[in-house]
Amino acid sequence: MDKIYQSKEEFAEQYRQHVRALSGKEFEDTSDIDRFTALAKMIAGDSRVIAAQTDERNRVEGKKRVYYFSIEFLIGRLLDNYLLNLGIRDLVAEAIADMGGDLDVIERQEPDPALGNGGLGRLAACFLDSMAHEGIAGYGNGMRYRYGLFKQEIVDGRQVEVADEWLSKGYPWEVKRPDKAVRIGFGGHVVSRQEGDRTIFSVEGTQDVLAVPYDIPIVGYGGKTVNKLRCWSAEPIDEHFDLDAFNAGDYTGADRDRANAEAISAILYPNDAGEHGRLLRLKQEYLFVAAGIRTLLDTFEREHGKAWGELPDYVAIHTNDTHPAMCGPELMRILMDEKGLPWDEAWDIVTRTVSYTNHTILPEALEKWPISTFSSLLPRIYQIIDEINRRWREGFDMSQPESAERLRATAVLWDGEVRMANLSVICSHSVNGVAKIHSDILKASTLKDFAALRPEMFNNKTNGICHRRFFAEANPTYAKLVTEVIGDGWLDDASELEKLTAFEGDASFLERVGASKRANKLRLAEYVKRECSLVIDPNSIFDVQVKRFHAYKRQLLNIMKVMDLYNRRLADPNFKIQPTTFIFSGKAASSYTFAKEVIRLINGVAEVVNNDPRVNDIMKVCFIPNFRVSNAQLIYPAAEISEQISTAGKEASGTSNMKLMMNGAITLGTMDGANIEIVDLAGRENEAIFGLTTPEVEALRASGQYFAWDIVNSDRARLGRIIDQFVDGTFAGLSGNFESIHHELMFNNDYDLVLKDFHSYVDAWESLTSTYPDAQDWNRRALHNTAMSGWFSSDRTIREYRDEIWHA
Ligand code: AZC
Repeated sequence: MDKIYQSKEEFAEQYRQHVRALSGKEFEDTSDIDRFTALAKMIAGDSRVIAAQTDERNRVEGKKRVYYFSIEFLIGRLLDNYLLNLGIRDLVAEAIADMGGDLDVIERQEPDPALGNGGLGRLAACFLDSMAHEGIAGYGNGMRYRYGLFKQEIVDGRQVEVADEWLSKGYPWEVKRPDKAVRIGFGGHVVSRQEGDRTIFSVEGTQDVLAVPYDIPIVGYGGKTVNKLRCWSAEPIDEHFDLDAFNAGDYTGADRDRANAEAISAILYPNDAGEHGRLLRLKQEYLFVAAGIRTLLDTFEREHGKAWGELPDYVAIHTNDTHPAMCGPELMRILMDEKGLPWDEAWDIVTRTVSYTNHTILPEALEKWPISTFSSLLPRIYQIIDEINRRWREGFDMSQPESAERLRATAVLWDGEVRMANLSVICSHSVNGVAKIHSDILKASTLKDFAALRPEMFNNKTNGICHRRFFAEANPTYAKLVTEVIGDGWLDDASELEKLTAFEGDASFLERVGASKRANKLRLAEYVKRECSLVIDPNSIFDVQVKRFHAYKRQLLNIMKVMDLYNRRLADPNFKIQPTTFIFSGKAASSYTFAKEVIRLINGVAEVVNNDPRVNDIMKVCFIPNFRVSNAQLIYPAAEISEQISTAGKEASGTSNMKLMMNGAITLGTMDGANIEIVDLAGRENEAIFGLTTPEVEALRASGQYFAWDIVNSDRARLGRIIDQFVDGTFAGLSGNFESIHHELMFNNDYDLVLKDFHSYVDAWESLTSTYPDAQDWNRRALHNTAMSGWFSSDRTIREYRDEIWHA
């Protein structure tokens, strides 16, 4: 690897200069935030030099460019990651120590931009890292929200949402590019004129805003490729500052244009799946799509002129879920209305350029917009969608018995709504799911009519994670141990982790694996003490469930297990429980009442259990507030049990399962999402699998023979007791009872089959934890999980996208 700094001294001299230029002070007299800002600006500057070289190389080689459109990029802190990717982390840490500073402290000053909700946004960020590592000319195209996902505080056990002001101290990685701003029109009406035999459409009377890009460098491991993430912010076209209004004391009115425009990029909608339909959200979707399409066409035109027919050879547009579904129609609009191409030619270009990933089968998460809203906000785009829909219907062979049903299922416009998933499929040449089972379910059910018509476009790309961030960077003690025995080639090629299997019989190595886990548990225990004023025991098992709160993810099942263990222990002091700390973390969408009640329940149970001296030496419940990339990096390395307990068939893939596996946690899970591939890789004997399978869930639902009451009545002693405790005050001390949870299970008949899987889950937990005292074997399984996890590197995933979808 060519390094940008050859020695500590060279780095230190440059760094001192940057600190001086920024703060007007000597390094020794600066604050931590100044030290961080100067260092990040310096590394960002170095990265942009490499970015220019990368760009030039791409141009000379005529590389295909991949544009990854995603309304979320949950990038996390960048400094440590970039130092690692540039191969200078140790050098910089030592240089700063010599200067009397501490790199760790400096790194903790960095804001953790929460520009995403959960799995989907983090996946997009991992893909940026891997595209740069693989030398792909890959660019992120997203939104620069002024407020990221809300900050979660816990007050009396309840989630309270607070605005996340991540930009308040500046963001040194980004550069604003006003020269690349794009004018975006909303509203207005479509007009047409005749030019020879061609009808030309345009929109008049629009209300325009300016989409202004901010670029963030994306540094690939190895330091050879630096790509970029472009995030769009909305601003007014002209500054219409109303001085009269201002002088009359109407300060808000004076700046109304700015406020209206900026509202578009003000906040990230806090829904990871479900509730949508807000006008502002539709504006966001169009803004980042239209601005991104403009950018990529400008670049293409600069490099290849007006050879639009060659666009699919040089450009791939990937749409991450349905939020960028307007990529197809917007590209059609420009190719026809501005570049003068006829429909058929433009359509051929669009469908050879665009591809689509689906991330969920939950029907409530498949975006739909009322036609009335859509057509008045985006009249020309709507017109094009209408024509796409008309041609789709026209192309239907109506002679088959299933045709009518198939048409209903695949139409873009139906029942007064624009169906974004169908639009995404029809505009694309490839549709993929994110784990084997998910891709199968898409074909067999969610998108089955498309799959019947066009089987060749469906494929699977099992998700991956950036192993450099979530292993090398998050878990330095373990990473060091690994490098000691297999070298550091695994950073570049994660499949090399498999070499670790040779050490599964090495007792002294396994002991060191255990010691590194312990160090990580201590580190997390300190964090928990600071953040939650709770003392947890590093000798206990760390049992971890960290992810968004959602009914199908069944955090409820997990906390019911804790209630059950607690009850049984109180009833019988001889009942043996392996000492365990039950760790939860995650946010619930602000409008998702049930999920928020589960958070409140966990904290209610924690309050009782953690203050009961009868069980305190064996159990603690810990809810870590405000889950985000930065604290996730402390949690994964400390975990010993990875809770992946969704109702089978519901979790598209999951990615925390992969991060936890890589860090040596054993999966306690259902056969769902990528858990299935974890079992395939590491062997069922090295995980703990329980519960109904997807076909069993389907059969049970179809039978109509599931009755929650029967399950509870057949186990009054344990389940019945828990059900009563939701409402009898046992856990109500902090903030009251949990009637809605009781209601969901007993009166809504337990849609997510929590009661059904309860016994097999608790049995699996007991049997897994009973093996914990055999530390050597536990550590062997942990090591085996790490060794087999390399396949889950997003480098592998990205190579599959490159070879099978983008052909880049
Ligand atoms: C998530 C899926 O729920 C999760 O299983 C998957 O691992 C992840 O995407 C990445 O593919 N889906 C979402 O976050 N979905 C939305 C609409 O936000």
